[in-house]
Amino acid sequence: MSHSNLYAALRAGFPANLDSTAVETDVGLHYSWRDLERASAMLANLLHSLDLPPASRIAVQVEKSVEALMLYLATLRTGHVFLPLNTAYQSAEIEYFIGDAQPAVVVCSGKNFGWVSKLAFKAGTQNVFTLNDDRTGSLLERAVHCSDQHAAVQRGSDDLAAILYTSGTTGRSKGAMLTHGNLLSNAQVLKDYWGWRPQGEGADVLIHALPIFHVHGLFVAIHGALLSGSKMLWMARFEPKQVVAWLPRATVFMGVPTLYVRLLAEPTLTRETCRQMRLFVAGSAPLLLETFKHWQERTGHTILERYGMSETAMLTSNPYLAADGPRRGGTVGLPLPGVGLRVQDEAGQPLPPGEIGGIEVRGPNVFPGYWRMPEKTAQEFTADGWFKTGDVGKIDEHGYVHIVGRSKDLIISGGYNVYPAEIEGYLNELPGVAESAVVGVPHPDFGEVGVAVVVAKPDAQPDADALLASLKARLANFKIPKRCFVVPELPRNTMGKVQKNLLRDKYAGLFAG
Ligand code: MLC
Ligand code: AMP
Repeated sequence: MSHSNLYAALRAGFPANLDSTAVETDVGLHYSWRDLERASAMLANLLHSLDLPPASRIAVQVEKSVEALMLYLATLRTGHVFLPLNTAYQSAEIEYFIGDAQPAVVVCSGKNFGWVSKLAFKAGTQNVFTLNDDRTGSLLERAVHCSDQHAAVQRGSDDLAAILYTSGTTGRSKGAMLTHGNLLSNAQVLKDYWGWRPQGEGADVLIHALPIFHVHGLFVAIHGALLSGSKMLWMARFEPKQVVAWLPRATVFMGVPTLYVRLLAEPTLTRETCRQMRLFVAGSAPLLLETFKHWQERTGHTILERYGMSETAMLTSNPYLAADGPRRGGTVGLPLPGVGLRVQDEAGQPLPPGEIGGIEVRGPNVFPGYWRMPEKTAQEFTADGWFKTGDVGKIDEHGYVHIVGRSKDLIISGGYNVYPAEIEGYLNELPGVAESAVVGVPHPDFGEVGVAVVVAKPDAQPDADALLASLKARLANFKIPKRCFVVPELPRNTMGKVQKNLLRDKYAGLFAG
């Protein structure tokens, strides 16, 4: 049966025994498949009772919880559009997202209700609910009175399911619009390609350790488990000891490279703890070859690295089956079935294998565009309809894709994207700052972190730590550069452009080892 509403498709993957456990949490709660079905129906009925216009945005900034997952499912069921927001975002960031997306509903943590509701009401949002990670809050209080039966609203595959905001190299953050068709096609491809084991005896068990406001934790992990009727072992925050304790009961784990680095620091991670495991997936940032090899030595398992983006969900994957080829460390594998991937030069001409250029993609997983930014969308697609990823790479003689850099000025820190332009914009506004440059340098835990280099105004003597403290009051914590240097001038080329490569080289060893 084909389902255009993503929820209906996921629901079709639930096991026949709805009373079996779907989610077990790190605080010992058990949720059955029936609980997911009924509670998301109640939340869907609550949304329905609000009489919202079709395709309303439901903006959600809450701590990770199974109830937050239910709210996601409820949003899909009603045909509204899920808009998850990183819990680290502060008021200026949230104000922008709410102003831009104009959500009909905002759901936030009780502790943030004061400031979030103020921003939401100012932007014209009429419904603000709270949802806490201990199953309290006005959202659940209201939903408890709603029916637990709900038929998923019909949706076409081109209808919007979610908007994920990604910062921009210049100016405003962009909301990547993802459709039911984008997400479902990608979930189905990954279900087959990674050999998710269907419900019942021998079914997969996924350790879910990632946040649920990004592609990796929300779509790749959750869709995979739901579509195959697999149980999830669910942790609110990544905790390496808890992961190792769960490994003997699990078969699948997904993480950004930082999670693997931190797990390797646990002496209790051994071949024995991983004996049941069938698949370790890494992505969202480059996995160092050193981590890949170290993992192989310690656990006997070869990490499968894959590559994706908010705008496209998953694009490439190292092979799951040995028959399809080896998993090659330092590469992101082969384009997934149905995904077109090419490497072009700056003039838009295709490059032969081995040559480095811009990575462009197309396929049913590629988003239709950025929310209310038709011009930006047009710029990011080629005339013949391929999406320009902003990643720079090559395809080797075996057909494997290598990412060697980025044409977008972007730092990926612990799997979170940080755009230097945004940080520089804030720094340049601070008293005593004439100009600034933020660059990414290697870091043993986060892979890469930001370093700020600041030039003072004449006669001013800004204090580096005080500058960072000022940023901290305004921006999500993971965006704050880990170090700041006040220097007499920034290196520039003859065109006057700041030579960030020289700064990167200069500070490359700052966190070595
Ligand atoms: C936390 N900190 C970070 C950071 N995370 N600094 C830089 N980069 C990060 N990613 C800092 C905080 O600012 C804080 O500093 C200190 O570390 C402790 O904060 P914390 O919240 O307690 O950190 P922790 O729980 O240890 O978080 C680390 C982490 C987390 C690795 C578990 O960052 C994480 O869950 N990352 C995963 C991100 C993710 O899911 N990405 C997928 C994107 S999807 P201070 O100074 O304030 O104390 C995508 C597409 C695709 O990219 O292909 O998948
Ligand atoms: P986001 O916009 O948060 O979805 O981040 C997407 C970006 O993460 C991509 O454009 C890549 O630059 C990067 N990325 C994702 N997976 C990988 C990977 N396996 N290796 C290197 N970079 C990756």
